[in-house]
Amino acid sequence: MSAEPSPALARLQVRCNDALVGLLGHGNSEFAADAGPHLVRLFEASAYALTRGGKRVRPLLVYAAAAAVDAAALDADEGSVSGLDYVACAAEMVHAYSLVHDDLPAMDDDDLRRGQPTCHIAFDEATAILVGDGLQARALELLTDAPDVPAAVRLEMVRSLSAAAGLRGMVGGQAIDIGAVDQAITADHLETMHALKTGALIRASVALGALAAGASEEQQAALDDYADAIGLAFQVCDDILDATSDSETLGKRAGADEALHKPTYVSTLGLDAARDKAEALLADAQAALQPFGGSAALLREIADFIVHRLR
Ligand code: GRG
Repeated sequence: MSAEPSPALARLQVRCNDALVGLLGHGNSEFAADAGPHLVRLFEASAYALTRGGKRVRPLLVYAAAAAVDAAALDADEGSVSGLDYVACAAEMVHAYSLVHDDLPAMDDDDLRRGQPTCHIAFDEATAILVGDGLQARALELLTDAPDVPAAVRLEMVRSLSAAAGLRGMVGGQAIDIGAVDQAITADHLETMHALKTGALIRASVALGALAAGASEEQQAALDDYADAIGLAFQVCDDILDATSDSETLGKRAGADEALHKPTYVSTLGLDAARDKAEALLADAQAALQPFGGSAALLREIADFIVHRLR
């Protein structure tokens, strides 16, 4: 049981962080400089939202799913950015966009994220909206450009990520979430909402890694089962942390769900039953990995980290 990422996961977090800086392109953007201070500021705000803090759970899932399918998938030339890095960064960019928009006054109206002022506080609302829009578009661009990935696989990855992000995925789940404020909600309805809002992108991250590594249909099906279990476990644990931790530890406003009258696993099931549910989902996730043997070690570590993390 681990509250911190293992050394192998920590190395992948660093690898992703390095790739994000390069692939956002803000560091050496002659284009932005030529276009004047407003575009420079938009790049700065995008880098602010993307690179400061965050656990990088979704990119870790991309890397780990690829490694489960192909042991050589994580090999990369020193200092170079691989196709898998492009894919991992695409998943993080969609996630970062969702956080920036979720924090806006029209949504959850939060002023703290990843231990820093939210993007619309550090910059302004219009900039935060544009940052989200730009990150989502850049994510899809990265998938189409991923080096050394066959064109048919890149197309399938674009379909997978855009479906997960869109109306039948994360955005749809967010709409249900907004509508659920102050409403009594059944456990089934809660599960549907989270399967879309949080689960779809987690599931897509696993699928992207598997696709990039050339997974068979059987492998993809087993990885889907794993992703379903950890996606839900992630949300159950997020609800537990929101109810039991403090803002400094979380780097975001603790107790926000209760303050916003949002239904959660803690309010619906109670704290003990929510904890039991997280452990049961962890067991389901580990069971789904059985066909992969030792090659799924990273995926096992991520599942353990998701359920036992402290933030
Ligand atoms: C605005 C289109 C749109 C969607 C927003 C994902 C989402 C939908 C909102 C985020 C709000 C939230 C707190 C959801 C609970 C689960 C979640 C995604 C938590 C944040 O993810 P972490 O813990 O964050 O992976 P870090 O900062 O570590 O990357």
